[in-house]
Amino acid sequence: MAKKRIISPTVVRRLEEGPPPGQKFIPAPIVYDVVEEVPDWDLSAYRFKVWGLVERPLELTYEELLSSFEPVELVADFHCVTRWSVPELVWEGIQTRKVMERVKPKVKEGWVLVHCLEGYTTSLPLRYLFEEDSLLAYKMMGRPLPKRHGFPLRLVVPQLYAWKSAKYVWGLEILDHYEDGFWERRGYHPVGDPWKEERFK
Ligand SMILES: Nc1nc2c(c(=O)[nH]1)N[C@H]1C(S)=C(S)[C@@H](COP(=O)(O)O)O[C@H]1N2
Ligand SMILES: [Mo]
Repeated sequence: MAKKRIISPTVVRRLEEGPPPGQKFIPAPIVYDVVEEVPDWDLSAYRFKVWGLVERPLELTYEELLSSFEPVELVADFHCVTRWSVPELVWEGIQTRKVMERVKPKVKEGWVLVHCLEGYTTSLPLRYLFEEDSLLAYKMMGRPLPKRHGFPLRLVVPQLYAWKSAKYVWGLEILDHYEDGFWERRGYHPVGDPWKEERFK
């Protein structure tokens, strides 16, 4: 059966209104990492976890995660807070809303703190994990996710600035309150909606 294909609201909105304010399109995403050297990750040791305020915490190997959820394809724009955007990136992965249906958060208006293998973190309102275009991606442009773009797994949240699209992700911690992640601690916005230019606190 053909994979379900999702066109992100970021694409539709841009066709109707143009890009978010203060953004310029470039052809490919610029790689940003908060560490100098990203190690090679050992997939046999990898575990994907969801915990915190959920009815059913989740812990899966990489293979278990990929085989437990239906794969979808996503076409989405990508907006970095440093004012570059990339149109129509193609991702393949699992919809975070399906993962949320499985773990059943005990809070509606909560927050998620995203944990990455190299220590990066970011925070976002839980409601964004219920958006149809929020994915846990393992492919980009039809190919395995390149290491520099987040292999083995990347959270893709097109409706927020790209620092929320965490690379090398292993954990989603569901909270009833807001906590700073790496960039939020340095002054970046708790939510980060590009159309509202929520760049800084
Ligand atoms: N784990 C992790 N994810 C991250 C970052 C990071 O430093 N570490 N940088 C963020 C920022 S600021 C941007 S703009 C995008 C850049 O994506 P790219 O490196 O795939 O181009 O990744 C985001 N996700
Ligand atoms: Mo960024």
